[in-house]
Amino acid sequence: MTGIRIGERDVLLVVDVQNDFCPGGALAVAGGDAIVPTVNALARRFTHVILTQDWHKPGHLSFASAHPGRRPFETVEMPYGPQVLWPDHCIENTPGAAFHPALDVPHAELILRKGFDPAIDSYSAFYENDRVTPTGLGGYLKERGLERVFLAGLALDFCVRYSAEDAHGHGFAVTVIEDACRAIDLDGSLAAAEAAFAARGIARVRAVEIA
Ligand code: VGL
Ligand code: ZN
Repeated sequence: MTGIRIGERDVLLVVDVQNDFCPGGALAVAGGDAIVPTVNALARRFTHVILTQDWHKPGHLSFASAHPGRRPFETVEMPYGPQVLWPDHCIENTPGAAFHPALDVPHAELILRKGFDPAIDSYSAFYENDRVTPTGLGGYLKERGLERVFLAGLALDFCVRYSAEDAHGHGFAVTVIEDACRAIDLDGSLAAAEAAFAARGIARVRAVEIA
Protein backbone atom coordinates (compact mmCIF):
# COMPACT_ATOMS: atom_id res chain seq x y z
CA MET A 1 0.00 0.00 0.00
CA THR A 2 1.57 3.25 -1.09
CA GLY A 3 -0.78 5.68 0.67
CA ILE A 4 -1.02 8.69 -1.64
CA ARG A 5 -1.68 11.87 0.31
CA ILE A 6 -4.02 14.24 -1.52
CA GLY A 7 -3.45 17.98 -1.27
CA GLU A 8 -4.34 21.40 -2.59
CA ARG A 9 -2.59 20.94 -5.94
CA ASP A 10 -4.36 17.70 -6.77
CA VAL A 11 -7.52 17.37 -8.83
CA LEU A 12 -9.86 14.43 -9.38
CA LEU A 13 -11.25 14.30 -12.91
CA VAL A 14 -14.47 12.26 -12.93
CA VAL A 15 -15.10 11.25 -16.53
CA ASP A 16 -18.59 10.73 -17.98
CA VAL A 17 -20.41 9.01 -15.09
CA GLN A 18 -23.65 9.38 -17.02
CA ASN A 19 -26.74 7.25 -17.37
CA ASP A 20 -26.07 6.26 -20.97
CA PHE A 21 -22.74 4.68 -19.94
CA CYS A 22 -24.39 2.67 -17.15
CA PRO A 23 -26.40 -0.56 -17.43
CA GLY A 24 -29.70 0.20 -19.14
CA GLY A 25 -28.16 3.14 -21.00
CA ALA A 26 -27.63 3.56 -24.73
CA LEU A 27 -23.88 2.82 -24.60
CA ALA A 28 -23.75 0.81 -21.42
CA VAL A 29 -20.36 -0.07 -19.98
CA ALA A 30 -20.42 -3.33 -18.01
CA GLY A 31 -20.43 -2.46 -14.31
CA GLY A 32 -20.44 1.26 -15.06
CA ASP A 33 -22.79 1.96 -12.17
CA ALA A 34 -20.68 -0.10 -9.77
CA ILE A 35 -18.00 2.60 -9.64
CA VAL A 36 -20.35 5.28 -8.28
CA PRO A 37 -19.87 4.56 -4.55
CA THR A 38 -16.11 4.39 -5.08
CA VAL A 39 -16.11 7.68 -6.97
CA ASN A 40 -18.23 9.36 -4.28
CA ALA A 41 -15.88 8.23 -1.53
CA LEU A 42 -12.81 9.25 -3.52
CA ALA A 43 -14.21 12.68 -4.31
CA ARG A 44 -14.46 13.41 -0.58
CA ARG A 45 -10.67 13.13 -0.36
CA PHE A 46 -10.17 15.90 -2.92
CA THR A 47 -10.64 19.64 -2.52
CA HIS A 48 -10.70 19.95 -6.31
CA VAL A 49 -13.05 17.78 -8.36
CA ILE A 50 -14.03 18.28 -11.99
CA LEU A 51 -16.80 16.34 -13.70
CA THR A 52 -16.93 15.77 -17.45
CA GLN A 53 -20.14 15.21 -19.33
CA ASP A 54 -20.33 13.71 -22.82
CA TRP A 55 -22.79 16.03 -24.57
CA HIS A 56 -23.86 15.44 -28.16
CA LYS A 57 -26.45 17.02 -30.40
CA PRO A 58 -29.00 14.74 -32.09
CA GLY A 59 -27.46 13.43 -35.33
CA HIS A 60 -23.89 13.79 -34.03
CA LEU A 61 -21.37 12.45 -36.58
CA SER A 62 -20.01 9.93 -34.07
CA PHE A 63 -23.39 8.16 -34.17
CA ALA A 64 -23.74 5.18 -36.54
CA SER A 65 -27.27 6.43 -37.22
CA ALA A 66 -25.74 9.46 -39.00
CA HIS A 67 -23.96 7.18 -41.51
CA PRO A 68 -26.37 5.24 -43.75
CA GLY A 69 -25.44 1.58 -43.99
CA ARG A 70 -23.11 1.71 -40.98
CA ARG A 71 -23.53 -0.15 -37.72
CA PRO A 72 -22.51 0.82 -34.19
CA PHE A 73 -18.94 -0.16 -33.27
CA GLU A 74 -17.70 -0.01 -36.88
CA THR A 75 -14.87 2.43 -37.63
CA VAL A 76 -15.04 5.05 -40.40
CA GLU A 77 -12.59 7.63 -41.69
CA MET A 78 -13.49 11.16 -40.72
CA PRO A 79 -11.63 14.26 -41.97
CA TYR A 80 -9.72 14.16 -38.67
CA GLY A 81 -8.91 10.42 -38.75
CA PRO A 82 -10.52 7.11 -37.78
CA GLN A 83 -13.67 7.30 -35.68
CA VAL A 84 -15.58 4.48 -34.01
CA LEU A 85 -19.32 4.81 -34.62
CA TRP A 86 -21.43 4.59 -31.51
CA PRO A 87 -25.09 4.08 -30.74
CA ASP A 88 -26.88 7.40 -30.23
CA HIS A 89 -25.94 8.42 -26.67
CA CYS A 90 -25.60 11.37 -24.30
CA ILE A 91 -27.84 13.67 -26.29
CA GLU A 92 -27.87 17.11 -24.71
CA ASN A 93 -30.55 17.67 -22.08
CA THR A 94 -31.84 14.09 -22.14
CA PRO A 95 -31.94 11.66 -19.20
CA GLY A 96 -29.20 9.57 -20.84
CA ALA A 97 -26.84 12.54 -20.67
CA ALA A 98 -27.57 13.20 -17.00
CA PHE A 99 -25.13 12.11 -14.35
CA HIS A 100 -25.91 8.82 -12.62
CA PRO A 101 -28.47 9.72 -9.95
CA ALA A 102 -26.29 8.35 -7.16
CA LEU A 103 -23.23 10.38 -8.17
CA ASP A 104 -22.76 12.63 -5.17
CA VAL A 105 -20.08 15.28 -5.62
CA PRO A 106 -21.62 18.51 -4.35
CA HIS A 107 -18.27 20.29 -4.29
CA ALA A 108 -17.39 19.68 -7.96
CA GLU A 109 -15.95 23.03 -9.08
CA LEU A 110 -16.32 22.60 -12.83
CA ILE A 111 -18.56 20.57 -15.12
CA LEU A 112 -16.88 20.32 -18.50
CA ARG A 113 -19.02 19.29 -21.45
CA LYS A 114 -17.39 17.78 -24.51
CA GLY A 115 -18.49 16.44 -27.89
CA PHE A 116 -20.86 19.36 -28.49
CA ASP A 117 -19.44 20.14 -31.95
CA PRO A 118 -21.81 18.19 -34.24
CA ALA A 119 -18.99 17.11 -36.57
CA ILE A 120 -16.17 16.12 -34.16
CA ASP A 121 -16.18 13.60 -31.34
CA SER A 122 -14.26 14.34 -28.14
CA TYR A 123 -13.03 11.46 -26.04
CA SER A 124 -10.46 13.51 -24.19
CA ALA A 125 -11.43 16.21 -21.72
CA PHE A 126 -8.54 18.28 -23.15
CA TYR A 127 -8.85 17.99 -26.96
CA GLU A 128 -11.48 17.05 -29.48
CA ASN A 129 -10.76 13.98 -31.62
CA ASP A 130 -8.99 16.09 -34.25
CA ARG A 131 -6.38 16.20 -31.43
CA VAL A 132 -5.82 19.95 -31.88
CA THR A 133 -9.04 21.73 -30.82
CA PRO A 134 -8.66 22.41 -27.09
CA THR A 135 -11.52 22.31 -24.59
CA GLY A 136 -9.76 24.79 -22.33
CA LEU A 137 -9.26 22.32 -19.49
CA GLY A 138 -5.46 22.44 -19.77
CA GLY A 139 -5.50 26.19 -19.29
CA TYR A 140 -8.01 25.94 -16.45
CA LEU A 141 -5.88 23.49 -14.51
CA LYS A 142 -2.70 25.50 -15.07
CA GLU A 143 -4.26 28.84 -14.14
CA ARG A 144 -5.62 27.25 -10.99
CA GLY A 145 -2.15 25.97 -10.04
CA LEU A 146 -3.15 22.30 -10.12
CA GLU A 147 -0.30 19.86 -10.67
CA ARG A 148 -1.46 16.28 -10.27
CA VAL A 149 -4.44 14.85 -12.12
CA PHE A 150 -6.20 11.72 -10.82
CA LEU A 151 -8.79 10.08 -13.04
CA ALA A 152 -11.89 7.98 -12.46
CA GLY A 153 -14.93 7.21 -14.59
CA LEU A 154 -16.10 5.82 -17.91
CA ALA A 155 -14.87 4.46 -20.12
CA LEU A 156 -11.34 3.52 -19.09
CA ASP A 157 -10.28 2.64 -22.64
CA PHE A 158 -11.80 5.69 -24.35
CA CYS A 159 -12.53 8.92 -22.52
CA VAL A 160 -10.45 8.15 -19.42
CA ARG A 161 -7.55 6.91 -21.54
CA TYR A 162 -7.36 9.94 -23.82
CA SER A 163 -7.92 12.37 -20.98
CA ALA A 164 -5.06 10.74 -19.06
CA GLU A 165 -2.74 10.87 -22.07
CA ASP A 166 -3.50 14.53 -22.73
CA ALA A 167 -3.10 15.45 -19.06
CA HIS A 168 0.30 13.81 -19.24
CA GLY A 169 1.05 15.71 -22.46
CA HIS A 170 0.29 18.96 -20.63
CA GLY A 171 2.94 18.09 -18.06
CA PHE A 172 0.70 17.05 -15.18
CA ALA A 173 1.55 14.03 -13.06
CA VAL A 174 -1.22 11.58 -13.95
CA THR A 175 -2.72 8.69 -11.99
CA VAL A 176 -5.61 6.49 -13.11
CA ILE A 177 -7.63 5.00 -10.25
CA GLU A 178 -8.39 1.67 -11.84
CA ASP A 179 -11.16 0.30 -9.67
CA ALA A 180 -12.98 3.63 -10.07
CA CYS A 181 -13.17 3.00 -13.85
CA ARG A 182 -14.78 0.46 -16.17
CA ALA A 183 -13.88 -0.31 -19.80
CA ILE A 184 -15.82 -0.88 -23.02
CA ASP A 185 -13.08 -3.26 -24.31
CA LEU A 186 -13.71 -3.04 -28.07
CA ASP A 187 -11.20 -4.89 -30.32
CA GLY A 188 -8.36 -4.78 -27.79
CA SER A 189 -8.98 -1.22 -26.65
CA LEU A 190 -8.44 -2.07 -22.99
CA ALA A 191 -5.03 -3.66 -23.65
CA ALA A 192 -4.15 -0.67 -25.83
CA ALA A 193 -5.07 1.72 -23.03
CA GLU A 194 -2.94 -0.21 -20.53
CA ALA A 195 -0.01 -0.18 -22.96
CA ALA A 196 -0.41 3.57 -23.47
CA PHE A 197 -0.40 4.19 -19.71
CA ALA A 198 2.74 2.09 -19.29
CA ALA A 199 4.51 3.79 -22.21
CA ARG A 200 3.91 7.26 -20.78
CA GLY A 201 4.49 6.59 -17.12
CA ILE A 202 0.85 7.14 -16.23
CA ALA A 203 0.43 5.57 -12.80
CA ARG A 204 -2.32 3.06 -12.05
CA VAL A 205 -3.50 2.70 -8.48
CA ARG A 206 -6.48 1.35 -6.55
CA ALA A 207 -8.85 3.63 -4.68
CA VAL A 208 -7.77 2.23 -1.32
CA GLU A 209 -4.30 3.69 -1.94
CA ILE A 210 -5.66 7.24 -1.90
CA ALA A 211 -5.33 8.49 1.67
C1 VGL B 1 -17.21 7.64 -24.56
C2 VGL B 1 -17.59 6.60 -26.56
C3 VGL B 1 -18.33 7.66 -27.01
C4 VGL B 1 -16.59 7.61 -23.21
C5 VGL B 1 -17.95 8.73 -25.00
O1 VGL B 1 -17.04 8.34 -22.31
O2 VGL B 1 -15.63 6.81 -23.03
N1 VGL B 1 -17.03 6.58 -25.36
N2 VGL B 1 -18.52 8.73 -26.21
ZN1 ZN C 1 -19.87 10.23 -26.89
